[in-house]
Amino acid sequence: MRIDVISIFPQFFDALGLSLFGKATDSGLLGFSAHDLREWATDKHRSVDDTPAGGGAGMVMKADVWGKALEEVFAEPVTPGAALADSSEGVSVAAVDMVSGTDSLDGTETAPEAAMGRGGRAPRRVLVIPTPSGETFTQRVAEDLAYADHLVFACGRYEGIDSRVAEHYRESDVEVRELSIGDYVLNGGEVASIVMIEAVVRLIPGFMGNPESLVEESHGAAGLLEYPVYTRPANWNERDIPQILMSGHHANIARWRRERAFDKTMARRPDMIEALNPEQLDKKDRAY
Ligand code: 6GU
Repeated sequence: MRIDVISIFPQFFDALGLSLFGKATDSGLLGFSAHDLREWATDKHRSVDDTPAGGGAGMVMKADVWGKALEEVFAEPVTPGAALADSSEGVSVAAVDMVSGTDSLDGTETAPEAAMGRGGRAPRRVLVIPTPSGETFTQRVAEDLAYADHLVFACGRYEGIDSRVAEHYRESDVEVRELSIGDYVLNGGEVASIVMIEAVVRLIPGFMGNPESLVEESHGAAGLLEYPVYTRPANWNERDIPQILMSGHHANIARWRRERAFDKTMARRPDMIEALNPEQLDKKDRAY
């Protein structure tokens, strides 16, 4: 997978280099670059925004600047299926480049391969526009985006990006997802993009050391919040680790964890219990 972000504050994304990307980029599963939108501004003040048509408060980001930035970034070669661990070939993806505003692809792909790819299919390209007016970003959305070949995050500031940019790309072969990370307002799309990128990258097949933990974790396949966890010492501040976890009886431990996850979910997120499908419901789950 290749991920690009475009922002007037590309330094926000330096944070991703701290832990997340080490593993993904070293293993060749991910290429990442953060670009400064002002690189595509044309006037001497390098302006990226203007007053809203129809009047009103704030500023709107300019379609022409965004159009040029996105055209150039989507033209970057990507390798279809490079994210998939079952790829039959040793596919190389460019090493991470955390330097803002620079391109990191080393051009190992030739143009025809970039157009159709070795997998014989066109790359799946997605434009993500973070906005508080978007659809809610959930674990299901993260799972879907983990199968894209190229994700481009267009981070707006101010009152947002001229709506014609999303309209234009919706009519192209690029998927457009306007996404919100929750019902509150941030000053720009940067922090929301970091949240989404972190959620997506850990789902890239082959990235997680132990894929089983993806089932049991909160919002995983079980549809429940995670059970409580403990580690040594066995007694801390006069509190013991629940005896059953020290018993070595794996079936009883699994049952206990299921009950704790179910009860916790019922107490904190009854909406998630309502949404469980029959395959996720267990005969031994308590009546509710
Ligand atoms: Cl994606 N962007 C902004 N600016 N605010 C948000 C958001 C996104 N999601 C929730 N609040």
